[in-house]
Amino acid sequence: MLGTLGARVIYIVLCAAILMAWTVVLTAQEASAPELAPLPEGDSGIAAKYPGDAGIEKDRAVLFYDNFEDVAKPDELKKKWDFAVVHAEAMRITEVAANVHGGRRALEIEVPRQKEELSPGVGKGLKDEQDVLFLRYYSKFEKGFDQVGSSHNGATISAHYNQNGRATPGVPADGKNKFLCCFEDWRGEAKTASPGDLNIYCYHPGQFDGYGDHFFPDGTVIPNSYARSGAASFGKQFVKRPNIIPELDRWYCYEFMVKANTVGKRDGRIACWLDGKLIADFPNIRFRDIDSLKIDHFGVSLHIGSNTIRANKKWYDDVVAATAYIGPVAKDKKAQPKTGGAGGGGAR
Ligand SMILES: [Ca+2]
Repeated sequence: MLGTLGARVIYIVLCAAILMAWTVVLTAQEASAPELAPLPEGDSGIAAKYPGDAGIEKDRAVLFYDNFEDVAKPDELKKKWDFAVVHAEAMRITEVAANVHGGRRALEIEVPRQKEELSPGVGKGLKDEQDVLFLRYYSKFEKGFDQVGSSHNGATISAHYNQNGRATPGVPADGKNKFLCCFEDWRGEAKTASPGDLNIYCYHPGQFDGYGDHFFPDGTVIPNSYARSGAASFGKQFVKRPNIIPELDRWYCYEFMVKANTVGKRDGRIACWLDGKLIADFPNIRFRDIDSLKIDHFGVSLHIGSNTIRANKKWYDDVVAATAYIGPVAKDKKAQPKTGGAGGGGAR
């Protein structure tokens, strides 16, 4: 009897010891998970120091600035957008006040009603390649904008995605060749309100197939959502946020950050802001396995795979690229603001 009881006591003590050891191991793992650095929001960025963006291009962290005030026609865009001005015939420099965010001019892109794919846009090459880039721009979709399916209708930050002057769609990222992030809207079905849900289209070594993944603020990853959404792709620290469809015929301040990972670590990160409000944060990303793969390009565009419903327009203004958070244009006390600005509306 005593022998059996003794064995049982030893067994219980052993189980408790194993449980305690596991608790210690798990706690140590929790403790070793790196804290996510907090992200700035609102008017705490570079733009706050330069009301109306006046002089922002002189800031040490600013790599590029274009308010489209010193161009009269699309050919002249090449002065600043030195990588490429693609399909200039689909672009205009507009002076229609409602379609200009700041100053007197803005970039207008129009894809005609047509079945064939069209990719008008402007691109800037970075000779001084970067590990982290913030890109802020104002943009507005035309009232009635109506398009379903393949489209890249926002902005792009990429590393060696363009090779020998050409984009490389359909070639997967492998950690050494390239990565790409586009901040855009996805409307896969006509029943989704136009222009569709904001998301990041991404080429990275963990992508599911030959084309990029879509990352949505609520953690949904397309394709193969069931196995890849939320923590499965973005780790335990991922914070789910509501998906957002922006309103048509309304200017918004868009900004996104792409931070390449340290080689050997999953500390790459993408963050998105709308009118200065953080709306998406995708940590735990592996973009590269070699240090030399760095950001060398950014741009804005309106690519549509097949635009059969109607001609569709979009406008861009007040573009800034920098190595730190930029934020919305700060109020210039001398000028009247043209839009409601902050507020981050359009959430659903
Ligand atoms: Ca302007």
